Amino acid sequence: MKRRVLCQAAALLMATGFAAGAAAQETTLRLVSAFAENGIYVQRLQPWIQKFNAEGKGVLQINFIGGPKAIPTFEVGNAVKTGVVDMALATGAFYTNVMPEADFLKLTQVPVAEQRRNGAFDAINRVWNDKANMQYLARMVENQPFHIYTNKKVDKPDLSGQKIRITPVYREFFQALNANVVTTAPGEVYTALERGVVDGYGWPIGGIFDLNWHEKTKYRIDPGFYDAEVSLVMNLPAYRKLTQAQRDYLQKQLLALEAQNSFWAKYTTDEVARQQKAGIETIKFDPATAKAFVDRAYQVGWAAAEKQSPEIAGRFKPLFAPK
Ligand code: 173
Repeated sequence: MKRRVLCQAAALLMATGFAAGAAAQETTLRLVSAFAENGIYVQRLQPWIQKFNAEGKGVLQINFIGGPKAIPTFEVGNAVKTGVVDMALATGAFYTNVMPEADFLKLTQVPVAEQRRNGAFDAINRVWNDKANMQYLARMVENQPFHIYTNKKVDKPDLSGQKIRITPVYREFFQALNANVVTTAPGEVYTALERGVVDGYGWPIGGIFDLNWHEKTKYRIDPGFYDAEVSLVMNLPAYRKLTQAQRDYLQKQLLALEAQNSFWAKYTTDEVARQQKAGIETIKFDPATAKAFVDRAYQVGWAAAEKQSPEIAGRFKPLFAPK
């Protein structure tokens, strides 16, 4: 009897000793980007990773593996889901193959800071945990509306006879505008334009210079619609394996990343000027048509979400709506 108690005590000591050892150990998370390595999103992420690693010595480190050459854009979601990588910079439209609801985040009309306050962020995480085996960590891009870029002039919101490159972000809206659509990863847009496979493409207001698309772009249609969602996501088991200290450290850095999101408004101003300088003409609608255009985008976007997943769309909609 005595012997057994001693054995149990020894086992317990070993177990706690082991846990303490593990707690003291540094963990390195493998991160990939679904966006190009030379693009603005990764440019913004790199200094953050550097600071993360400098301040996280002995606690938590991030190893940036690379962009779409490491893991193709539309495979990144599954890589996070299955734990092939620990973390990714991605957008929901790139992992609708994991869960169609991923693309719903383009419909948020409140800042991410407010999403954290009003319960949207938790609601998102319940879905991301359950359906994608992911933790939704932080949204690092805000105030980047999507636009239609095209080489065929229009004088009203009608894309009849145009073939437009899309991702799931734009599908229902562009189809409602009578476009023919073709889905490609960002990495294929330049070639598609060059070969005349597409007349235009959807993309946010910023970033078209990163892959030289300005060379093949004549017009931008205003206004923009939705808000580009570019976020860090993490494999859920990897997230749950972190110690409390590691999780606290991660959270501190994620909030610091989001705190830099005021960058995007200024970036928009710069990119608009740069596009104009590059000779890209703006197609503008009269105010009533412009308003109807944006309203239609949200109406079509939510209708698709509600059709896809009524219960989840119903939960998200009031939390994503502007006050
Ligand atoms: O590839 C895309 O057009 C797309 O879906 C997207 C989403 C967020 C940011 C940039 C592009």
